[in-house]
Amino acid sequence: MTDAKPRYRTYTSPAGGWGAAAATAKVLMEQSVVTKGSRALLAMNQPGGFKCPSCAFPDAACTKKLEFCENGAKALAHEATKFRVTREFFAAHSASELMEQSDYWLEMQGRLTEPMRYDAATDHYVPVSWDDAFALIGRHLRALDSPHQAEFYTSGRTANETAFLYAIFVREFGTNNFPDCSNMCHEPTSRGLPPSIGIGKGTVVLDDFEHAEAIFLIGHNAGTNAPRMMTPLVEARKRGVPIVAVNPMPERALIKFTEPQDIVQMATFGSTEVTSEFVHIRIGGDLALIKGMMKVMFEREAAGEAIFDHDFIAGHTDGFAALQADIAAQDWAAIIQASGLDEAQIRRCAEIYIRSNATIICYGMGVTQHQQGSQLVQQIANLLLLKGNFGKPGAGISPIRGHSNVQGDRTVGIDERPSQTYLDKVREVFGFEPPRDHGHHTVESIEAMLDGRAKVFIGLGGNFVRAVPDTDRSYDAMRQLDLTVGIATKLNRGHLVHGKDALILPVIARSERIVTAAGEQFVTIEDSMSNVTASRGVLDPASEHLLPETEIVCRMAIATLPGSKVDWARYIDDYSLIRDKIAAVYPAIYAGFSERIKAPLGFHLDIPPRRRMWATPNGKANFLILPGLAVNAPVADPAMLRLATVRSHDQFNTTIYSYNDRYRGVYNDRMVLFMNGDDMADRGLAAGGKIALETFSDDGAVRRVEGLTIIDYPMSRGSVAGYYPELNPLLPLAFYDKTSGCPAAKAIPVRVLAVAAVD
Ligand SMILES: Nc1nc2c(c(=O)[nH]1)N[C@H]1C(S)=C(S)[C@@H](COP(=O)(O)OP(=O)(O)OC[C@H]3O[C@@H](n4cnc5c(=O)[nH]c(N)nc54)[C@H](O)[C@@H]3O)O[C@H]1N2
Ligand SMILES: Nc1nc2c(c(=O)[nH]1)N[C@H]1C(S)=C(S)[C@@H](COP(=O)(O)OP(=O)(O)OC[C@H]3O[C@@H](n4cnc5c(=O)[nH]c(N)nc54)[C@H](O)[C@@H]3O)O[C@H]1N2
Ligand SMILES: [Mo]
Repeated sequence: MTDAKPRYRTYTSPAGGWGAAAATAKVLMEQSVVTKGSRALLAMNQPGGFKCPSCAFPDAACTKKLEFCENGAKALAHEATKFRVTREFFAAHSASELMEQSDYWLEMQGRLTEPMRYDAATDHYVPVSWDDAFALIGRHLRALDSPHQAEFYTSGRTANETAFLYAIFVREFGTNNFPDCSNMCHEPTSRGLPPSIGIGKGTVVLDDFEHAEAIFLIGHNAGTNAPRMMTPLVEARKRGVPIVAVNPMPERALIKFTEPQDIVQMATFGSTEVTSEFVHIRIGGDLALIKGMMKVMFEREAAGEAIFDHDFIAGHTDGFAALQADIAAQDWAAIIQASGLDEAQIRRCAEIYIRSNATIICYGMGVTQHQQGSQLVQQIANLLLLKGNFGKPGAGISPIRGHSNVQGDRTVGIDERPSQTYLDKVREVFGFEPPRDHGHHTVESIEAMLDGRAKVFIGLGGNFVRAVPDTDRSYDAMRQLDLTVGIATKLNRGHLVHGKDALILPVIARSERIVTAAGEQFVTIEDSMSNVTASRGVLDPASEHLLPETEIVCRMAIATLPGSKVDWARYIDDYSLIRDKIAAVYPAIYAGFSERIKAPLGFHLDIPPRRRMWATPNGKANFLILPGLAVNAPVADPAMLRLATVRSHDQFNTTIYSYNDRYRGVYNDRMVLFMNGDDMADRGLAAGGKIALETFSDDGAVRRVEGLTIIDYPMSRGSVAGYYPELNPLLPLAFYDKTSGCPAAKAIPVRVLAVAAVD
């Protein structure tokens, strides 16, 4: 690619500000939706409007402000785009030709407009009627020897009503095979926190940010991935609240940010220094940091100070003695080595934590996507428990979820390991016996495809093949299937790496109106802080041939389950009937759903730790121990670097909005490797040099990505970073957290291979 601008230049302005405003305008123009898009943005995250399809951060309760950010605007503009993928488009391009195109190119073609079926004879997708599409799905599913031969994926944009029915359909069909995007994301939260505090969700609400005395942000890039979060962070900072950011990359927005909605800051080119303490952690070093902070706390207690909340520990927790023994076993030299930090900084972090009477710890993929991601989340909970940071204003644990309804989907039944309580309720409410054995998570579903146990894949949203690890093997896995179904808004790689039969089923998007025989419908979503709100699209659907996702689920069920106990046809038209069933299956949290959702701001689902109630087997919050300081299998070779695969500022997961990553100073390129200058010097590498990366893996397979350009970047030592999904071929399928199934996408052990001359 040629370009007048240099490809890499340090971004020196604050994040946000005019850069964000300009980027918003640019994307609306690129998608040719300036008027339509601007109008829709006015309804985004407002009562009576629709929920932003981008991240899961909650909206500030009914401020008069616009509640969207630059990246929400990008998501909206790409959804509202004027470009269309039509039957003529598919006639002009074979599937193999489309496979040669980049993810960016596929995305830029626009919205899907009608159902398509793959025709193997011509290698083209051809139009198919909705009836024939559903009949084909029914035929394939009914022909299976066992329901466990089908995999039912969900991506977290799916609304509660759709996800709930999908879970019922699949269970009546007879399996718990629910690979979902959460399996690659915050599953360590969903699996790690229940034995610790009794619920796999965050305990913080937005108001808590106003009462916090310290905020830690571990392994999350808020300015890019949850930009609306910058508002409470900036406000807290202006109040003098210390903010500690722990990250191997000095993410721009965490350092300096201009609130695009703060008129004075915008006009004066002012900014806020968001982070008071930037902790330049080594990849996977968070465990050592947390244990180091606890070590300081135990030392101070031993010296006679009252550091811990002893009443809370005595009244509410179990396992304190074991934690004390574990922390005593760690020595400073090892802590410093594993974290890559100096002792003084760990002591400063401990001091900030000790002085604060109400601390929030937020975290993202930098914590969860490790081989012991679940246990790492538990160590964060341990740290909070020591000072009673649950059940009081301004305190708690705050996983920053990704997809806008990924948390909600799990709440309403997308779970390969469902609870017996839920299954009993499903039997009681719907009158069929659901399967009791565990199903497949994402990694297990690929293993099942690879060894021929799976035959059918249905993807309710998402872009499975690009999101999962081990790209080459995963492509092989998909291609062996008898049927793949992509229920989607946009053409993506998942439609081109397909089974023998394949369908693309286009849907009405979040920002668009759903009108059924019973009138206009709305759906609901649950954000990262457990608020359930209504979402009502305001735009006309991109094509008259689109169906709502809920109808697609119902009609797949009708076509597959002729003797069904569920009256699917009723749910196609009236979504309040679905909400009534959600209330019946989850009475403890969803009783009175249809009434409660009428409140303009929705309602909050009960989080027992907020009341210091612990739904664990012993009725206590538990200190859970992860011995040692390592969170990923060690590799002895000194050439090894840990690779984190991260998001750029211009992508939403596998959707690439542009090749730029403004805050990290990268333009027109995604095939880059961010590397510390000293690590480069050790290897005789220069900025701009072309390299290949190869994974250290022990299964004999070669995992290599070539053609990466080195960027001299202030990474922590031994840590490198590059972009997801381009680097997914390097991530072995077997490299995941065994508790949750979450791939360790932030800690791939790699070596630099071929070194070519600087271009
Ligand atoms: N615009 C936009 N918004 C999004 C998304 C998007 O792609 N684009 N994706 C959505 C989804 S599904 C999700 S899950 C979230 C993801 O949001 P984030 O959790 O922010 O995801 P990442 O960009 O993958 O990486 C997070 C950070 O972890 C750091 N990191 C890497 N390794 C380590 C480590 O070992 N320790 C620590 N402490 N930090 C580490 C990286 O440097 C990076 O800053 O965002 C959601 N929102
Ligand atoms: N190496 C590496 N791999 C990762 C990660 C990482 O950090 N590193 N992150 C992981 C994480 S956190 C996640 S959440 C997964 C994401 O995995 P997915 O959720 O599977 O991927 P997305 O890119 O969000 O899916 C994009 C597609 O969803 C479809 N879509 C968009 N809106 C809608 C809608 O309203 N309805 C329907 N039916 N379809 C829609 C569009 O066709 C679009 O192409 O990837 C994971 N993979
Ligand atoms: Mo995610």
